[in-house]
Amino acid sequence: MAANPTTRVPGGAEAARHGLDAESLQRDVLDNLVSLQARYPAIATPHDWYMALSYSVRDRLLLRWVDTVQRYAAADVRVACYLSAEFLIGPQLGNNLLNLGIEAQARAAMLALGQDLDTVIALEEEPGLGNGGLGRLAACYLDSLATLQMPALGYGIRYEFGIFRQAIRDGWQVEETDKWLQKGNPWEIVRPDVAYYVNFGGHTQSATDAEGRFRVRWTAANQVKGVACDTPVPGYRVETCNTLRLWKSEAVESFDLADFNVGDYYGAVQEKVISETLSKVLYPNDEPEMGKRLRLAQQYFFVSCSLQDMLRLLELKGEPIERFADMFVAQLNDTHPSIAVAELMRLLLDERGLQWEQAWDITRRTLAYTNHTLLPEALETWGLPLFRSLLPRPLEIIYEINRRFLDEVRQRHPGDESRVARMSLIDESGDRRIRMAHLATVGSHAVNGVAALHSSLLRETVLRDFAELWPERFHNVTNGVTPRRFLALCNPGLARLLDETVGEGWIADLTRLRGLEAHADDAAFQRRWRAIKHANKEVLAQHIQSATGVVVDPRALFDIQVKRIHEYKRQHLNALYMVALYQRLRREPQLALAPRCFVFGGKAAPGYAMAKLIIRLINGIAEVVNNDPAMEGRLKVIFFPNFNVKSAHHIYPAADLSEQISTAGKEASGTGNMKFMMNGALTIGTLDGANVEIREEAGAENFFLFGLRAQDVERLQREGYRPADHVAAHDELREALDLIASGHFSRGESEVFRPLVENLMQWDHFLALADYADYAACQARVDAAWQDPAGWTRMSILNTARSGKFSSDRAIREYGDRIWSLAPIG
Ligand code: B1N
Repeated sequence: MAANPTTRVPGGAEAARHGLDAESLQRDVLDNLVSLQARYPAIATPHDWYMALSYSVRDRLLLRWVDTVQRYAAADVRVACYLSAEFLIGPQLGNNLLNLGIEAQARAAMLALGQDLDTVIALEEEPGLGNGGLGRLAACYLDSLATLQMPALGYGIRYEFGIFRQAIRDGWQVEETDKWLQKGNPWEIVRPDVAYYVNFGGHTQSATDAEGRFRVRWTAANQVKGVACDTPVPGYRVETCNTLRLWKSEAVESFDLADFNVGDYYGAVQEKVISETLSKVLYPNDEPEMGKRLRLAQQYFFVSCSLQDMLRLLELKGEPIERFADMFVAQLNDTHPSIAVAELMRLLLDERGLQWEQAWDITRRTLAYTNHTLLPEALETWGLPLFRSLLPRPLEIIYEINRRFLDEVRQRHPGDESRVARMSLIDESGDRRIRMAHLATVGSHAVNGVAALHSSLLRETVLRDFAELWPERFHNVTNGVTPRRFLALCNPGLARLLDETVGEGWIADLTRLRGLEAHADDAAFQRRWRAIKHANKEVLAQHIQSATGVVVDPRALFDIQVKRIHEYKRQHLNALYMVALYQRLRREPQLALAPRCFVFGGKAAPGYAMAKLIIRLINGIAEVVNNDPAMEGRLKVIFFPNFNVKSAHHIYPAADLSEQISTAGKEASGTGNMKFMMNGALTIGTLDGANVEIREEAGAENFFLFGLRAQDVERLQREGYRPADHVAAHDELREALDLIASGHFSRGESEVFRPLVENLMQWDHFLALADYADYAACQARVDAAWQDPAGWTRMSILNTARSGKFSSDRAIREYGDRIWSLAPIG
């Protein structure tokens, strides 16, 4: 990055060369087809056309990109660095066309070349570099940062294999490797010259340096090189194009060579294999953390590369180290990058020779931490032996941070040793473990939860002692999603109606959707609204048919639950209700129930047996229901395989009902709930995560609420919950469980679902049975509401109209104002 502001890239001539008109696009696509794909039109494959168009679009981003980098390098502004182990960015071509405002031109250009733009866009392999909500949130935030023209960088890992591909065989989930890079990635620029070394293993020695200062030397057993791979992140219709910088691991040549010289050729190759394994694969969440050495190595690897890069950028700006925190703020996306606390200290102490107090002041002012979960099993801890063997020097620094921190606690609360043990960075209760959430909290100037309820619970439970010590550091920033991808791009039919009704400004200011309220009861407007929803449902029906072979009727109520499969999200509560409906309809074929199509989608962690069994159950129910002639026109059940960003584009716009039914207090926020709302789905949900705020915004009368509240859940579990009581009290529930246990949905094999049924009857950790009766009653209200199309459509319109709060633009403004002290530079 050049720091000299006088050498800015010229606009005129370059811009003309890469014109945004259809003709120049067409010319470039043809050029690129030949020069980059080595093909001519007559023999070009659809994928060749995809590559040629994508390169042409990338060319049109480069000017803005280079210019943005130059602006940041020259300006005296703080840069927000978003550190995240996951960036689930989704397919790029359609989004980049939208943000550049050249979709129509690209369509015309491709048409002139005999190609259909939508077909070409559909060919893109999406980068699945995330598990779900957390990784997608990071991607939405990058979109908003660029759109709001805020100086920002995303830092993460360039996984060679993203989240596994889910196939369904005999009703079971089967995992396949995600080879997303196989055909090349036209969006990425690899920068071999932007590379850093990262140490692993070995030992430390302390000595006094020439100036008499105490210094520690870390002699590593192994070094890995991180190489920057950059992806452009253009804002919506603005000049700003930010950078997502992902690190790819490579072997360090000198290490190989040393071994080679002593004759250990195969040892050297082995070393290389290990270094190159670091950025190979994304870990699925909800897996036991035990012994995941490679996962800890990944975290340290990308954090160290990112912090070293920030230090280099500071130098390029010509700023002294003392100004680091004025020039950079680093947001830690959950605890996955929380080793940054120790690593920034190490870089400042060992590499830059700063004193502890000054290094600590810089570290704390630089870092901020977002918590995304309260589930005890999801809070990261690392066993000391593993940590010590991989990161001996960072561990010493953590000990010293802890010593100083606990002194402070003891001073504030003399004699309160149980508080000291609770707050310590090291959990000494069993085998000793480092508590990463405590490390992140102690090392940050701000800590936030991701929805109002979650932030309160965070202050009251997991981080209670810390909130008591430093109340001013705790914040809430309710999550948001980008209206570009999740409304404008994925729902073009609705987008056109919104443009016409409230003006195009809604895409960059979602609160303008309030202007729809005036039309909520207008019969003609309602007809158009329903026609758009119907067309979206036809599109999804087509995708369902080609993915599963099942034909669904777009006139049915599309009742959709898409998200990771987890017991706390309670897909099985939804499944129990489907079985009950099936029973009712079998008994009473004339029952006046609205035809429903239940759609599920989501992956289960490969090692999470119960989640995989829930998938098997849904597919078992689907098989029986969809093949029962008596259910024709009444009930359909679909498990949509391999739910990802791409299929999400078709799913959210087609939903009538959004299932947000987690046990209250367990879902930190949810973001799918917001995507459904924007696209005019009504929510059936508990008072959990951001559902609380969705209901507040939509109005209680436009939201189907059921279930225990967070405090009821807590009390019930404290006082002793007996699931069997609920089964005994509810005939329909008992019959549903019996039918599942009988083998009816597992081809007569009664053993298959036994673990699921027994788990529910004995433990039911997430209170599905306790909430069943209220859920079923609420579903009856949904049914009644659906029978009144005008009433339903009014609620649908009002949900979209009032979804403005859930734009990621609002969320990013809040981070900018409250946590980063960072403003847009136009
Ligand atoms: O983060 C989302 C929230 O909307 C969801 O409620 C929350 O469940 C999700 C370990 C996670 N929390 N924790 C994770 C992801 C990957 C991993 O390896 C944990 N994901 C969430 C955005 O705030």
